Amino acid sequence: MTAPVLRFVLGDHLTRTVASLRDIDPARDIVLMVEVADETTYVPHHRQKIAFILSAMRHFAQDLKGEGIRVDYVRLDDAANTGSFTGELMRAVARHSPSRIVATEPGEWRVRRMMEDWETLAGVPVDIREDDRFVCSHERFARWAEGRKAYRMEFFYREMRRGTGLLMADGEPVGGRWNFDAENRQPLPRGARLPERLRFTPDGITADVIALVASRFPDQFGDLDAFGWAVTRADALRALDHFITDCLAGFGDHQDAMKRGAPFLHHSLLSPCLNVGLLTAMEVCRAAERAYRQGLAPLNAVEGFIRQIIGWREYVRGIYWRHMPDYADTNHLGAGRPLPWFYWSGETDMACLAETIADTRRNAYAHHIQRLMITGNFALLAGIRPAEIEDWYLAVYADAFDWVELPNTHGMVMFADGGLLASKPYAASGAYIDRMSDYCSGCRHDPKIKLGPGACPFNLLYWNFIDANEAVLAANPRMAMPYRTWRAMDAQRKAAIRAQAQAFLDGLDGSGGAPASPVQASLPL
Ligand code: FAD
Ligand code: DLZ
Ligand code: SF4
Repeated sequence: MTAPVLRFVLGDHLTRTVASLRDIDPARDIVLMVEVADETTYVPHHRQKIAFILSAMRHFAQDLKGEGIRVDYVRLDDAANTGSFTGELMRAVARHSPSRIVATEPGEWRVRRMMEDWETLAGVPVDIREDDRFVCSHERFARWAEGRKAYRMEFFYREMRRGTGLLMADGEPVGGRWNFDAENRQPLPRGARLPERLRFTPDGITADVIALVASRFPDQFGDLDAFGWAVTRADALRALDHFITDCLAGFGDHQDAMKRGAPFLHHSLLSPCLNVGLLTAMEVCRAAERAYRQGLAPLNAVEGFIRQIIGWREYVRGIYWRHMPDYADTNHLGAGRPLPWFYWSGETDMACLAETIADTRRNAYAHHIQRLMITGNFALLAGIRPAEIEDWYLAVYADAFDWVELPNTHGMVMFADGGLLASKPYAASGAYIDRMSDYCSGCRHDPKIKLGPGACPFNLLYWNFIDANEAVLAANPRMAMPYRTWRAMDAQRKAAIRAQAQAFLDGLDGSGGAPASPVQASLPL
């Protein structure tokens, strides 16, 4: 009998047409899928994130078996499980004596490094294929990036529009403009009707996985009872259809809005499915484009949505693979404060942060503006050590994989890459949060008070940040306005702002403290 080809499918490769499965011979080959302790613990993942990935993996394996494909599936609680990708691959090599191993490149640098040893350890050829589920190949990104000192998403995005033909007519952008961002920034009007969101009730497989996660990670961050993610291709397509039909039309205007008690608003909630492969970027964008052409959603909504996917999503991935591993080590603003404990406990009297962290714990989800302008903005202004806030984001969201989380946090939020990804830090005071949300009306602080009793901490920290980073940021033309305002302030007021901001920051460290380890970070909440 011919030796099988061993096809190693990782937890984010759950696409039937993924490169490693494309030429599979079901009569000869074996698919290997493994649940391993190392992957469930390299950061203290939200419990819903672990359950989502393991359940999606089990369903995917079941679908492959339904096609008559042989799947060797190792479960987390299998007695002989070595706990690592490499250990499980070597055990499978011993079991099946394959002629070669085929895999798709992983989504994380950490795992890519592991793969480099596999050929030597296994003693058979290992074919690691490019992940062509992305619109922009590594080679294409390199061509675009060549010679540029700093990147700008807008120019990259135009290339992706031209390359895919999405929202293009005769070589020109539909509607005569590339970008409708300025029309995506309205707060939610009082009494606005929000779409009811489709969530999925766990089936038997998901219920088993939830029980496994509950017993293995009893005290870890994250509620399990709110689990509502699609874990099969069929349900992911239902989730896509629901978004296009019920939410897309409202996505454009209120993309940047935030509201108490409304964690999902008009957002698609598709990132977990996209990132593990239950949906592909192009099919999601084509569905949105179809909705526009059929008159079901306005151009600003559809363009805004497509921009997030073929623009931002592809852009951050390109930056990650081109600049790792050095990218993660930069710290342009020299930020060094430990992550406050309230990021895990949610115990803070700042209503915007308490709400965002509570949403995160409940759903393993927060929408982009909560991530960028609430938890992210605070981390930037307070000068949190980049690696600590990065680990937090990598842990707490169901969609978090290093290739997408890291550039968003390190580059977009923390400006730790010195402006490679974004042209200026996304720093904002309480006025922005007050304008874009209803959080402040339920807060003990006041966004209109800039100094003294009741002052919103974001106001104090904003000017403190401007002051503390003057040597690094003042020459940035996009920061000219805040520096003009700061320099025009009288010296006494400046000193008072510095003193009150410092007292606030000292209080943070004293009362909060950072989790010393993932174990401490997973205390019951
Ligand atoms: P929607 O608002 O419906 O947007 C549609 C899709 O566009 C998303 O599903 C996503 O695939 C894509 N998208 C939107 N913005 C971005 C972006 N900035 N970068 C990449 N893709 C984007 N996204 C992740 O998928 N995984 C992460 O680990 C992640 N970490 C983030 C960390 C920080 C600090 C920030 C500011 C953003 C992060 N994002 C991450 C981007 C974005 O917040 C999420 O993609 C989005 O909130 C997912 O929800 P949604 O599917 O409802 O998105
Ligand atoms: C995040 C994650 C978790 C929690 N568990 C597994 C697992 O048991 N098996 C697996 O194949 N992948 C898992 N993943 C995803 C990986 O950590 C990692 O992000 C991807 O393999 C990178 O391609
Ligand atoms: Fe957040 Fe300040 Fe508004 Fe309170 S007043 S919710 S701290 S922005």
